[in-house]
This record gives sequence, structure tokens and C-alpha cells, in this order.
Amino acid sequence: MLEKVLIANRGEIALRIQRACRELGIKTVAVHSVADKEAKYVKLADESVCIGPAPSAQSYLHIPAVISAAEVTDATAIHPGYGFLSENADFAERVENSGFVFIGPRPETIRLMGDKVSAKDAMKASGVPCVPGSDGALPDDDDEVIRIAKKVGYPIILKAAGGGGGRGMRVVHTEAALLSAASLTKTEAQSFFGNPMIYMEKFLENPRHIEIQVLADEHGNAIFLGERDCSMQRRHQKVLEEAPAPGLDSKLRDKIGERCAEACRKIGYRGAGTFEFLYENGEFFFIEMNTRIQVEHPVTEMITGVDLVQEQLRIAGGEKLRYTQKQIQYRGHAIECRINAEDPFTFVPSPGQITQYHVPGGPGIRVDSHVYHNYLVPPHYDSMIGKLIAYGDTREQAIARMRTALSEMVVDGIKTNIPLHQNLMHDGAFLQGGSSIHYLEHKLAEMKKNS
Ligand code: MV4
Repeated sequence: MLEKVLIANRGEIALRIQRACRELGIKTVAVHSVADKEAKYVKLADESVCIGPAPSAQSYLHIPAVISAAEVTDATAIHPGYGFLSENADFAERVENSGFVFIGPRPETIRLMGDKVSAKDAMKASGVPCVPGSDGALPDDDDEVIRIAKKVGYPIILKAAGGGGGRGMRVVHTEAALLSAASLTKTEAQSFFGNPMIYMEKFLENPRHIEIQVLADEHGNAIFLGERDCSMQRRHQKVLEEAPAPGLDSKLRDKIGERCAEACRKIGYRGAGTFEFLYENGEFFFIEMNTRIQVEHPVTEMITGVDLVQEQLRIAGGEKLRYTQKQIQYRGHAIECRINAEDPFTFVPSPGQITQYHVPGGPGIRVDSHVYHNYLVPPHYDSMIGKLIAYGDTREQAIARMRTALSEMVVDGIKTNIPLHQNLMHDGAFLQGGSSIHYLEHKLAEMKKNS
């Protein structure tokens, strides 16, 4: 087992990882910026190191500072959390070359998945269904590009190989617009990601975003842990997530999940991972793979009873998976509301001091948050201050518990998006379940028009 883990992250996930380590008897090192030095999770860690000033480029993203902190504290492993350096293959490589265990996939795997063209190639070759499109990157030959688009059929979407998460994409509806759009997307791809490669897919107009959680060990074992529906989003920022996905057939879940697990075995995947799919008309289409623990992992934990962060630690320690696929059983329904320090309807960030803080409780309620009474939300980072997770035997019960929990929750002194979540918990389309990735943006536009 790992001896001492340095947590290269901040906020709720830093606390979440710390708790997992503590339960397994692993010592913890917190690293923090100047802006986070008073944070409670920093004081709760066995040791802490200040790695730089508030801007993340000079602290949480500063590779030499993170590695030096591991060296001076004699950490044996580094957990990157999500965001920051979590999907940086060079970081993973430098961690390993410095003699530490990287809690995540091998650097080559991170690199493979970071390039969306090579990720899709690998998945296609492993039997995971992908969105129809170009075979790999688009060629330079204009006539070829026109021919490929004709074959795929309009509308199409152009995506940067180095992109992901919604950056560097462009939808094209007609052949007349194709070549200038391709040239523009290429130029952007070069300037945003330092890689001009782009690829083409059929544009799916109204899909849901459903993702599959996997765990794989370094001994060739891999399992899937069901799916999460993350369709409720605005500008590629997820607002709430749930598991299981409303209305998804369990046979189809098992079929797509097994494809993902098999792909993990084929590519020698290690650790926790997520296969992102677009889901439309009963079909799954792979788009990207995330090689980190995700924000929304708790909903999977609630319905499976598996502690995903502890499993990450065990896998990194070289253990074999403790679960066979048959041992993964789904029970009940879980919903996660991301609580952000922002205006609930304009989404303008609202950092500052929390003057009153009360968390909800009761059966099926979980709060993953690092904040507390009088905590100062720094303005330098992501606005998420925590996650409220409600579990129930049924989706209806989870929603009922979430409504009660939201009404009990008090976060004063700053604005939060709790009112938006309260609104969503009474929204007709949400209550029905299964709305598309565009639903929330359409709803918000309607609300604005009517106000
Ligand atoms: C798409 C798509 C429609 N068709 N690909 C955006 C984020 C990136 N991970 C992939 N994205 C999309 N790819 C095809 N072929 C629509 C989106 C998309 C989206 C996907 C998931 C969640 C939210 C989204 C919001 C807008 C567009």
C-alpha cells in the first residue's frame, strides 16, 4: 500500500482524497497556494507545503513546485485530483521519473487520450462505438475534405485533436461553408493547443451526455460501474449529474459498459476513468475519454457502494481489483447538485466571505465540501464550493430529498446557485428525466425573455 500521498489539488477534492487516504492509513501531504493557506483541509493534512502565489500557473500548475514538495516531505505517491495537472501526460511522466507513484493511468495512456484523434482510433479498434466521421485527422487536400463531409452527411462538426471539453469545435451545415470553417478551426487549433490537426464527425443535434465509469488494475482486470447522465449543463459546465441515467435500458448499459471494460483491457488502462458518450435515439457514440477522477464521481459511489478514490489508491499501490463485474450491483438513484459561488441566473462569480454556513443532513444526504463558517472563497479559482448529493431508493425519492436538503442549506455572504437547483428540482422536463445537452441553455434563455 502507498505510504504517503501528496495531494496536488485544492478545494473539495483535496479534502475528499485526504479522507480516503486517512481511512486506508495513508499519510497525507497538502500543497497549497498563498490564497489557500488558511483552508481547513490544509490544516487537517499530516503535513502541508506552500507551493506558490495565488495564480494557479505559479502554484497548482507549477510542476517543479509540486515535485519539490513531494521530495521535501518524502511523499511516495501523488494524487492529481481533477483539473490542474490531472490530465497532463508530461506531469505524470515527471512524477514517475522522479521516483513517485502517479495515481492515475500510465503517461502514455494519458497522452493517447489527450489527443482526441488517437483516442477515437484506439476506441474504434477496441470495439467501442464512435460517432461516424473522418478516419483520423482531416487531410490537407480540399477535395478530400469535401468528399469526406459528403459521405458523413451534413450537418457535421469539426473538432481539434488537441481540444476536448468543448474547446475548438465548429458546426458546419453546408458544403459552401466547409472549407473556410476547416481553415478557421485549424488556425484556432494551432493557437489554442499548439496542434493544427482537426477531425470531422456527424453533428448530433439533440443528444444526451452519458458517461461510463471504469476501474482497471495493472494486472489486466477491468470493470465498469454504470453510467452517469450529465446532460444538464451550461457552456460545457455541468450543473447537476445523476445515476443511473433516466430511462436507460439495463441491457444496453451492460453492453456498452462491457465494451468500455474490454477497451481498458486492450489498451492496458490503469486506474479510474470515464468514457464520454453522446446518446441519441437509443444509441451510444463515444466522443472522449477522461483519465482522471471526475467531479461527479459521488453519484456512482452512492448507487454502487464503491469508494472510487480508495480504489484509485489501491490500484496505484499495485493491488488487484477487489470487485468482479458481477459484484457491481446498482441500487437506488443519486443526484448531485454542484454548488457554485456565483449568481444563480447570470452565472457571474461571487467570491468572498461565507458569513453563515449550515449544511443539510438526514437519510441519503451527502455533502462534499471544504468550506465552513467564515471561510473566504478566493477569487482565483473555479467557483465550485461543494457538491450536494441526494440518494434515494427511487429517482422520485432522491429528488424529494434533494429539495429538502436545498431548502435546509444556508450559504450566506456570497451568492450561490442554490436557487437555480431549487428551480430545477421543480422543472417539468427535469422531473420527467432524459433531457438533452441543450435543455438548460434553452430554459435559461426562456427565463431571461420572460423576466
Ligand atoms: C459533439 C456534439 C454533437 N455532435 N459531437 C462538446 C464537448 C465535447 N466533449 C464534445 N461536445 C460535443 N460534441 C458531435 N458529433 C455536441 C457536443 C456538445 C456537448 C457535448 C457534451 C456535453 C455538452 C455539450 C454541449 C454542447 C455541444
